[in-house]
Amino acid sequence: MKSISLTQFLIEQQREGRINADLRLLIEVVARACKRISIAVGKGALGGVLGSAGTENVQGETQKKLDVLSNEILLEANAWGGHLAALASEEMDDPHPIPDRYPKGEYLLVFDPLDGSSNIDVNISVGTIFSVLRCPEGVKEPDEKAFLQPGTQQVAAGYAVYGSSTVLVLTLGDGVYQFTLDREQGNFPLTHAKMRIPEDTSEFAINMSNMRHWEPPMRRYIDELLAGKTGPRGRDFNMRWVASMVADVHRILTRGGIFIYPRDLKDPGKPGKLRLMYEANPMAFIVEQAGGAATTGRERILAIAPAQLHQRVPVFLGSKNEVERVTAYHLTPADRA
Ligand code: P6P
Repeated sequence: MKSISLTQFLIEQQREGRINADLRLLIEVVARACKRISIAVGKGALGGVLGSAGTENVQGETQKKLDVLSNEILLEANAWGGHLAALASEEMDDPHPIPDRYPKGEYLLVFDPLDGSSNIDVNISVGTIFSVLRCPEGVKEPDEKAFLQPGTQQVAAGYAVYGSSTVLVLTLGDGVYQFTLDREQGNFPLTHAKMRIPEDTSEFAINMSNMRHWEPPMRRYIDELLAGKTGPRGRDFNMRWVASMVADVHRILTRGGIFIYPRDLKDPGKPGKLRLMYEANPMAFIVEQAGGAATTGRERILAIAPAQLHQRVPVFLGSKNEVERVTAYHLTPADRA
């Protein structure tokens, strides 16, 4: 059966009253920007855009040329449509206003333009993550404060994975849909509707090299998985770690699993590595919409009231029963663990 395109899907969502014309345009514009990023990423060494840009972002991380290019592609694509009030990005210290020569809209777009970019030079999948919020009523010049809304306020979220194929995964709050880039037609046919994450799994994703820095409940949970059928879980587990969140989360959305980037004690001032507004929140929205769960180990990610645009949080997300188990370990007083 011929599948519908992203454009037709969005028109149908608008016809059903789930989205308005501006949100439809926003998603279309972001999808086109992801297509351009996919082309740039796909050129690899032939595109002259590998390697470092020689600059640092607000995180203090060295920016890759493709980080900067991807950010610019998303800024240019979203400037003129009249659907946004402002944008914010991992690659920019402060929110980016819509140029005065264009009309402003009701939405805020916050994104990680190229997540996992340390993998670009070794040809491992990377991606774009985005989250859409409404601009607060009456705010004409949105500053950081306008973006500081809990993840439950998201009206849409999605990611693109630039891998063996380029897929766009999207939720508008009524299930999770996957579209695959048709490079010949240049469009995104729907390839998977109403995606569901199995509630149980035997596959976990974590960077084990940080084990010595973990909190005790984290050690307990992973030790039980490593004990396999000889331990309390009674079955063997497998491990995957791509070190590219979009790739790890897409695998989990497709076949189940639990993704963990915990708080660790090596830097007590840093509550984890991943950022709330443009990594944890959009992924948590998608995962919950697919029947999974997403916590910090102690609270639901989507319920967090953000304090800063670039704040970091611990992330546990994926198969519901595993996320609930490891969260229960963190909430159990040490003397009863
Ligand atoms: P580590 C990529 O830099 C990223 O932000 C996520 O995409 C990924 O899950 C994580 O960091 C990898 O972190 O410490 O294993 O390199």
